Amino acid sequence: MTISDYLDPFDAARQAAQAIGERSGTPQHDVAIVLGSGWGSAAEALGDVVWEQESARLPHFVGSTVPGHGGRVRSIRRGDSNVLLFMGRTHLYENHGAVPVAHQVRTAAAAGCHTIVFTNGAGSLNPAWLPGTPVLISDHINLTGASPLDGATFIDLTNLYSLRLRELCRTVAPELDEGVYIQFRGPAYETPAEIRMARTMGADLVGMSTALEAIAARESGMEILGISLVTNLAAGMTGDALNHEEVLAHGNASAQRLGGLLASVLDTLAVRN
Ligand code: 8IG
Repeated sequence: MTISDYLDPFDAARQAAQAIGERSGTPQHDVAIVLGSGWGSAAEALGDVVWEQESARLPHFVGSTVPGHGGRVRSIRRGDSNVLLFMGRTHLYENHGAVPVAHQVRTAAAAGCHTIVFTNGAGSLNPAWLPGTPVLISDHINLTGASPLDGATFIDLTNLYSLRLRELCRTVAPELDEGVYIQFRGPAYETPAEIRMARTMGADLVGMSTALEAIAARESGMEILGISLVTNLAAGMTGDALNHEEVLAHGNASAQRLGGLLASVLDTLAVRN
C-alpha cells in the first residue's frame, strides 16, 4: 500500500507515526537518523534496540528492493533520547515519485523528531576525499527536476543543512570537511561528462538521495544534518568503472568509525538541546 492520490501525505505520515508509537511503545521520538549505502553497520553503535521491524510493514511505506538498502526501522534508546532509525530509504529512481521519497521524513516529523540526520553513500568530486571519508553536507543541488512539495509551497532553503549542527559535529570530529551534494535521479551512475558538469555547477559530492528528503524535512520544520560517506571517486576521475558491490564494500569497511561518530553526535545533540 503506497500513498494514493486520495490521501494527504501528512495524514499518511501521521498514520505511520502512530503505528510506530503503538508498536514500539514509544509515543514520542526526538531524533531521526536515515542510514544510506555503506552506513548499515553503524547502526549497532547507536544504543539499545527497543523495537525493530521491516519499514514496508508501516502504513504507506514502499518495500525496498535494492541490495544494501535494508528497509528496516528501529526505535533506539540512547541516554534520555528516543532515536528513530531508518535503515534504508525510498529512492526517486524506484519510480514511485517524490511523495513516497518524502514519506519516511514526514513520518519522522509526525513521530515528534525535531532533528533529522541524513546519511548517504556518495561519489566524490574532490580527489582528496578517498573512499571511506565522511564529509558534512553544506548545501545541495537538486538536479532531479522533482519535488516532494505540492502546489505553491514556496519554502526557504537557506541554511538547509544546519550550520549549528555542522559546528557541533566538528566539536566531535574536527577533521570533518564539508561540501555541496548534488542529487541525480539515477539509477545509472553519471557519465564523466555529467561529472564535469556537476563540478562546474559547484558540486563536491554526487548521489541519488537526500536533497528531496531535506526539502521535505525543512517543510516539516526539522533541523537537518547531512553526512556523506565517500565510497568512490566520481565517474571519470580514475580509469575504473563504477560498481555497486565495490561501492558498498568500501562503505561497510568504514562503518565502525561512522557508528562512533553518529553516537557522539547524538550525545552532543542531547546535551545542547
Ligand atoms: I555510493 O558516484 C554512490 N552513490 N549518482 N554517483 C551517484 N550516486 C552514487 C555514487 C556516484 N556513489
